[in-house]
Amino acid sequence: MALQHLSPTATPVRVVEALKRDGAVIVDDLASAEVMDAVAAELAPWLERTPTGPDAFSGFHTRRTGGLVARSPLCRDLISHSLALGAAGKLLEHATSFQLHLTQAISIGPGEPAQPIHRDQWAFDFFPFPAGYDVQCNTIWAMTDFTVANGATRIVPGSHLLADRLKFSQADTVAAEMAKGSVLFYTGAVYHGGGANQSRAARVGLNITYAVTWLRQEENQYLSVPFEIARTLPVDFLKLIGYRRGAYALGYVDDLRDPLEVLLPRGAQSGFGSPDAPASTR
Ligand SMILES: O=C(O)CCC(=O)C(=O)O
Ligand SMILES: [Fe+2]
Repeated sequence: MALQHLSPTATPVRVVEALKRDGAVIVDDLASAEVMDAVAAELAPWLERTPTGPDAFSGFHTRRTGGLVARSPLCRDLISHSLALGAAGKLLEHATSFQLHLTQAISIGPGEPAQPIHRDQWAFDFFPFPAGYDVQCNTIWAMTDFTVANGATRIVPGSHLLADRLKFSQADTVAAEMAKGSVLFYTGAVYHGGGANQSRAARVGLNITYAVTWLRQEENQYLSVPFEIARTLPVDFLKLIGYRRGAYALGYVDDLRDPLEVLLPRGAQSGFGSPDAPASTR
């Protein structure tokens, strides 16, 4: 079974329909090749100095470069893309709000074998979330073309509704082949993994993921984004990266202060009586 492809004009509702059915879907050409090249140029100095992974899961020939909110202003536009936020908000609508979970440019180098097939939500200490109860909505933006040969992400379609801790082989998967600028959307529950890179060039994808605000973020945004940079970002974006309370009280500061009030002392609201979820992150 191949993955469904949607056009760049697809609505969040269409994306989420496909996610609920298959666990993954590709939106073709959501960004132009020129935009992806500009992002690549911004990230190049950071990718160059990133070491390859320490184990088979991270990949001995794979570089994972994070901290993209701070390092790449262009990545902020992708992180807050309306289709990504719309789809995450819809998929996770049973929660009070969602937030950015991690940002990672994944450069799979030539010779890298396939990554073990896994669920991203295993990051939550393997908690067995009920089938159909989504806590995570993920994207991988193709910064190069994704092909079978260069390690396109491998997906087990429909596996988001199966039992936990299953083992799959490559034969159970299909390749998320897509052109540069296209985006793979997938849930935290779908079984998948990076593909083997048998080509001569790196396969680069931008993994930007979102999760409900009552779970701990995989990438610590408070320490990844220096305060001097955080203070220059729009309030809605700050809420998206975690400067807000999750649900009613999670993450408050000292006397019930909102995290935003601490970061931006003037003008922010305080107290538990001020529900603050902006439409864009609900
Ligand atoms: O790079 C990819 O295609 C997928 C990587 C992945 O699934 C992961 O690191 O969790
Ligand atoms: Fe993964």
